[in-house]
Amino acid sequence: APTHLQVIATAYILNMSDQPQRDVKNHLLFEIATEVANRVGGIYSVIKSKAPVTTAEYGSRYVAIGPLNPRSAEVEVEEIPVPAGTPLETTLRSMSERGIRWLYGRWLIEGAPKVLLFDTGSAYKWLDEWKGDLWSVAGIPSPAHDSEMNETIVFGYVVAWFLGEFVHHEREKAVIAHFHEWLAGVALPLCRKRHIDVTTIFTTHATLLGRYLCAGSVDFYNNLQYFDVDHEAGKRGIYHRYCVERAATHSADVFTTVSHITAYESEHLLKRKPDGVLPNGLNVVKFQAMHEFQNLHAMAKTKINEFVRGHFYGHYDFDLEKTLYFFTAGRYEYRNKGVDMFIESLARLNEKMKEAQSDMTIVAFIIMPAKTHSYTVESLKGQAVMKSLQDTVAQIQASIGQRMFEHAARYIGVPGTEVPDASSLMTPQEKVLLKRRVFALKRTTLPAVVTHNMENDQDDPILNQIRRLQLFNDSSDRVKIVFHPEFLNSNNPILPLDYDDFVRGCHLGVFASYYEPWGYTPAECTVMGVPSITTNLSGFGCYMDELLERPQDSGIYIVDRRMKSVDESVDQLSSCMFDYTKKTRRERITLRNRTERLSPFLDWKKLGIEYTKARVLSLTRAYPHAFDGEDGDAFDLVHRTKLPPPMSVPASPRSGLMTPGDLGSMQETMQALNTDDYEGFNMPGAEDEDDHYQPFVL
Ligand code: G6P
Ligand code: 1S3
Repeated sequence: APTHLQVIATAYILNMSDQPQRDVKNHLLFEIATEVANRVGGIYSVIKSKAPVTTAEYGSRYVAIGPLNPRSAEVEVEEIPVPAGTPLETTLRSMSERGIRWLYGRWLIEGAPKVLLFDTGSAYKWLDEWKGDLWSVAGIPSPAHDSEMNETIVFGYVVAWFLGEFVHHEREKAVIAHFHEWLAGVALPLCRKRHIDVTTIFTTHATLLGRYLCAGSVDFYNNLQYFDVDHEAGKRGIYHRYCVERAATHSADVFTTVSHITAYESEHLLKRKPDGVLPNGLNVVKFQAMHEFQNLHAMAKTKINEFVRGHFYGHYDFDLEKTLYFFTAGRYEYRNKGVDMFIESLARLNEKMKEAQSDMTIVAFIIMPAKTHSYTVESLKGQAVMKSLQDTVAQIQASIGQRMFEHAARYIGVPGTEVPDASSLMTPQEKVLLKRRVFALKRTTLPAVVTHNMENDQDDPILNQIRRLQLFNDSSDRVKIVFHPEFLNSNNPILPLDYDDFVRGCHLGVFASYYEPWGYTPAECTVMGVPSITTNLSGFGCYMDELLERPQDSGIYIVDRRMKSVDESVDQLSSCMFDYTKKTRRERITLRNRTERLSPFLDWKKLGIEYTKARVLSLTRAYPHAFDGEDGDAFDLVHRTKLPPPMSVPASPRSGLMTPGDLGSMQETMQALNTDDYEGFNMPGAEDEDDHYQPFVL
């Protein structure tokens, strides 16, 4: 019997001359990622938040493709019938006949894009055959026990199978396949080897080696151009994964990353200069009036106040009117996400505030999921004792009100009896009850720095650093720490807030990242009008620095982690936080307004155009003849997408209507297809280096 690959080969690997002339203007778009309708990390946020602008541009010509995760698809996707008599139906029917299971549906998010989710489990029977093929066509090895690699291979082969068969049935329209991250990348070399008549884009949101090297203790940015990439990947046991990433990078018609800093990194670690940069946007929801988001801040802060009263019970000796909430959040990558620098800076901030005899208090939250058993008894008890105190006070308050009312109602004209005697308002029983509640607040221990029982308390890097710096929430400490090792949601028993509401209630987000290709967390703060601190090693920080003359005036503080020593960066961060503690409420309100005014710069309505440019570039590379002549202006495709303008007047940008993709010169690339230039980053030593990498040749 023929193998699966032989079947595919005879039926669908087309002879180049057999390929039809395709309509590029009404092209179809498939976007392929493992996080389609499946939340894991940042790529989910990219595809989900971009969906409204993509569906506005493409309508039913857009389908997002991912692996099927039944648990998340169950809640995120509504199954719908595949449109009858279409190439999609023919393709999927044929795949079903050979045992591939899939789910076609509507992703229940804004924009309601169509999704096609393949059940990779139905294709594992071909895993060994595909592993052998991957080795022979692309030289990519695949060790036996890497289940993530196996999943990547199966998903990649199923997607390549789908695309090959689809363009065999769809003979009219051009097809763009846009892949995100190496986990979706195996199909890229396959598309190229099999001459599948699609044009491809590969966007990497980080590099494997970058992430691994930064998490260790190397001086990453100063040595980028010197790493022996194969050796480094081998040393870390990720050579096979690195091969997939590199093959995807080099097989795509257009290669992009999410920021210039990652473009620079990719050039060195993946050995291809990106064609452009596609910065991540957000689906910005604007309020009619400024005060609305300020009110939301006040409401969310009230909820955080409630948590703080409970958590610090028995030691609640600070004034909430003079308390500021700082936070950091994200996946638990201790060094890459800059938690190490944040905690170190908090210790210095504590000292600075003590020395200055500041009357302010900082509660610094660290929201990062780690392995835990449960909430600690103490953190649950804190909320419980505060709740029963509140209930008792409410009960006594109601009785006092009733007694006061009765007293006043019975007034019969005797002078001096108009108002009751204040000392008799509470009954002896009520006084006893209140005392009992107040005594319940006594405790001998300090408020814990962590809300959960950690699985690995002794080795946890965050806890160990807090211990080393002795940030133990003592009364004398002006900086208190709350490490919540779990993401937030509104059903949380101690801090019942969704993440967005929590962010709104805080005063300052601190993201001192060392490795951060983009960084959604500070961007999310910005659109919610919450000032944030980021670094010049994060894509977002660099974007804002390029865009704004004085980012700090708009609540975007950028710590220098590139040119300064670690000690200097820590100092800069702690000084920045210290300056913030000195602001008056009025200054904080004004700053929030300014921060919120930056949101149009982060809106997909503006940034989505960079995706459009990348797609045009891929079409011009795959179908250059379609752009010949007067009607064939590539920009026509860009201009046809009439996206609504940003809804509010932005703060003064550095360069007018510039978008970051312009910096990334996607337009230049289109105008002069033979240039491989993008505006690189001036990293240390970059200017001296030989530009010895070959540009990608069409
Ligand atoms: C918002 C509210 C104000 C409130 C203020 C508190 O602006 O609209 O009513 O006073 O927040 O600001 P703060 O920075 O002290 O939390
Ligand atoms: C990556 O996720 P991460 O947190 O591992 O992709 C995100 C989306 O592009 C990006 O914001 C982030 O910086 C990257 O690191």
